Amino acid sequence: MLYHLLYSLHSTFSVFNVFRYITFRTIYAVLTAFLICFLMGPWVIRKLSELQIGQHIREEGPKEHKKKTGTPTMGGTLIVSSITLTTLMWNNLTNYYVWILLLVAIGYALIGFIDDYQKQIKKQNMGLSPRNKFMMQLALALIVSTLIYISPDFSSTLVFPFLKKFSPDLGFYYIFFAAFVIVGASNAVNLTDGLDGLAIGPTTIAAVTYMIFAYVAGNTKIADYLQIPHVAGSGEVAIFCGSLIGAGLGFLWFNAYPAQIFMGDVGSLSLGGILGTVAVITKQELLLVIVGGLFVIEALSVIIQVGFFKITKGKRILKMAPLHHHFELKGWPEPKVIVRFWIIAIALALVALSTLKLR
Ligand code: 57M
Repeated sequence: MLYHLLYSLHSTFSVFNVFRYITFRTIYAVLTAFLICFLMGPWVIRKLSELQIGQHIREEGPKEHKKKTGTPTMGGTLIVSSITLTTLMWNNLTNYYVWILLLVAIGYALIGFIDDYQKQIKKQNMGLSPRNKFMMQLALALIVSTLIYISPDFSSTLVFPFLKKFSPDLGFYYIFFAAFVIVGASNAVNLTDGLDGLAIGPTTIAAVTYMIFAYVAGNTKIADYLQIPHVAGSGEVAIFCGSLIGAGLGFLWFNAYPAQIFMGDVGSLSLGGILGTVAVITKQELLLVIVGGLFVIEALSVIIQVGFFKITKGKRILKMAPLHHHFELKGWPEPKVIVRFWIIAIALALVALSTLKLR
């Protein structure tokens, strides 16, 4: 709204010309989203505590987690509200992708909300059944993928990191591929959200990486020069990533060890869904395996552990899955696991950025 209101005045007041620039609006989107989370955080934490929306800690987990009992959860409501408000303020609302991203952010937050609501407010132990949760995630992902697929000029070819000449066209099947990316990312971030700051840190790092890719893809000249697919309108996606970065940093302020708040599924499902969708829109879908490599490793650790557990009827490869619990049980203090996982996420982001030149 701010963009529409103030940019329209640029012919009278030339200073408002600055609203035309993606870079300017991205920087202010980061700051706005950060401030919303930072300023509203204490109030949200107080409200969630008053409503007794406190985390139940499972008995079978690492025993250090017992002290986290009662930590307010569902902080994702703050993250998603901050992203939504900031987007409405700084984005060009005539951009198609902006609305798709809002649909994903709010849609996945709602699925997470239903799950959290059943666990936290109705005090049911399990929340949504895994099957129902998955079906809802899949349905939303298929809608979103179809909306992206039918958008004018959108290409259904696949871009392979490091390979310039190999880009097969998936045609109609692109919809299913994109849905897989979105649902996979949503669940992988959810699985990673098991230590203070462990999900929001790497999510923010991935958002910085995709902000750069979205900016480059949206600029015809730079995209041509770097030989990456040009996606008209993806500059607005860079601004959306800015909102995600700001909200991520603002939430991390309170979620940093020892956490005063957890994001809940309302946050983790939404953040993962957003990352998956940004990857699809910017035509850097496969790159998400590198950018979000930490989430992939965490998800694989669960798949391998559960598979092995079932086949061997009770034997384990890791001390516990997801991987972060394995290191905790090996005796690493929680902050050490978190910071080391962040370091891995930063390194992977750098590898991903190097594909801009290495192809
Ligand atoms: C949710 N959520 C945390 C919080 C957060 C298939 C199976 C491996 C799935 C997996 C699972 O359910 N993962 C997804 C992970 C939970 O956090 C809440 O959930 C939200 C995210 N969805 O926002 O509201 C706990 O995580 C800790 N936490 C923090 N700081 C944070 O900032 O410390 C979260 C955020 C919180 C808190 O302790 O209570 C979770 O772990 O439940 N299941 C598991 O992760 C379980 N693993 C397991 O059972 N592994 C088995 C194999 C054979 C399946 C094994 O390896 O033996 C573990 N989860 C827990 N304890 N809590 C088991 C031990």
